[in-house]
Amino acid sequence: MPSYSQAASENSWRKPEIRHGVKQPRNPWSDGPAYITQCPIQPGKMFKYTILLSSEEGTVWWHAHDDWNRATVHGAIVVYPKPPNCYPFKYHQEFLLILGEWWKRDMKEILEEAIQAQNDPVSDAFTINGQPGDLYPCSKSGTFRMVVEQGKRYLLRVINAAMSNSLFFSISKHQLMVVGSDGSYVKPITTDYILIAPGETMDLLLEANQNPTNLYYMAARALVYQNIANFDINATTAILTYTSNCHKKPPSFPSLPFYNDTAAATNFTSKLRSLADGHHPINVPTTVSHRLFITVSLNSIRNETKTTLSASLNNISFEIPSIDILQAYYKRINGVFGNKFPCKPPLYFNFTADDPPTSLLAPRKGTDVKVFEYGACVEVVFQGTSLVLAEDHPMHLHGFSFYVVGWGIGNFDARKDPLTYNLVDPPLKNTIDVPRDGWAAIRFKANNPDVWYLHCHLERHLTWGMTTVFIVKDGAHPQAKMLPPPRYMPPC
Ligand SMILES: [Cu+2]
Repeated sequence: MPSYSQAASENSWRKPEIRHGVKQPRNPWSDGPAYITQCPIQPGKMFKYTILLSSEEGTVWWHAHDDWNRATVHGAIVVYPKPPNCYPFKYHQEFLLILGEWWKRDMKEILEEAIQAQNDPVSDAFTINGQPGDLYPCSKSGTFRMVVEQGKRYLLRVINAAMSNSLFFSISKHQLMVVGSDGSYVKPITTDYILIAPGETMDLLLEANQNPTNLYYMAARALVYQNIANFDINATTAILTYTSNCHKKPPSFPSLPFYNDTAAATNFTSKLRSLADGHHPINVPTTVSHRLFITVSLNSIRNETKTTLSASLNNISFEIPSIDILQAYYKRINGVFGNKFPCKPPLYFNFTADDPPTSLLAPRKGTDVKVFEYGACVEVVFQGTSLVLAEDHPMHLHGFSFYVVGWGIGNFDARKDPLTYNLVDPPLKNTIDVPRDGWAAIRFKANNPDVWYLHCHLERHLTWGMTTVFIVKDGAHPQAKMLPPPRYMPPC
């Protein structure tokens, strides 16, 4: 059953939007990323999106998808089980926790300055439900409070809407049980903390089983590999309080992993498994028809006067076209994009070496897409590199959920690593946080036509070109063809 959302742009900043994690079967027209599936909605104009839900169940979300305006334009989409389906767990009440960032100045100005100065825009605070919390100045009165009853169980729907940082999240003295991620259920994981990358969602169960007369902080802090002088490593906080009105002590603080604790990050991520039970079967492609090996890399381009930061997939730094790729594909307009995105990088080297040769730093610029036949079984191995700086990269694919069949630290070994793939209960995701100096392998069936964005969800990397587009051709059956365009699409 389609539902509708209207997007109106009232201020001076254009705003296309996407349903992050909503697969939009055959309907890229309402997917949203600027210059990929539509032109931006101009100030004062309106565009109606049609949201087609399919197999999503759990927490997904929506956000603007042009420049950095998703910093403030985002929200949750909660998909309940459709009867007769029901949850694989029980809970009393649910809470939404949106992790984000706060900027004291206009985001558009900050981005324009950052592009000029070639630096990273850094926010003034991280936030939980829009509030920085008690550890930042001037915000104590607004700190988000989550009120629970002793002995009850709660479902927390956590979304990382922050722009450029994966976040550790924890609640003092309470264990968390992860039961879902990216709109799919997972085998329950009991943990003291989670790691959540930008773009990801995590559904957590919380037992309200601690002393109800105390207060407890929940806190989120960035996973940071860079020079921390440039980064905000303060924790954003909210307060867990029981329905008891005799709190005397200040809230206790949870133990969060250290800000650069790679082992804690991968230790959590490696535990995710699909629920894969009788009511929630999985369907992992076991034979692969198309294999891609994609290096995910930061780059820099030097000329006589300055060095420009860049980023790439298979050494191609994506250039945004002047009209959207979907329109060019549908109307067969030549010269907008090339269809030769390569299945492997131009050069194999020690991708995760401590000191890779500087001669490899510069990427090629281009607007290259990868085209698949309808029904292709695709495997993509994302390989992180240590060029410029090794970081984690939350790679997000529009239009699909994919199975994360393997991951590891170091260089992917095409002979040995596939032998360790999990084809039994791999997690079904739409964003995979490729580990720092590591790799991750995903599989999906290309059964959703037509134009879908693939990008790193760290916004600075997206801006620098760490993106490409997958096009899935129409199939023969009428149900395997893209829907017709709506009567109105915003003009470029
Ligand atoms: Cu990235």
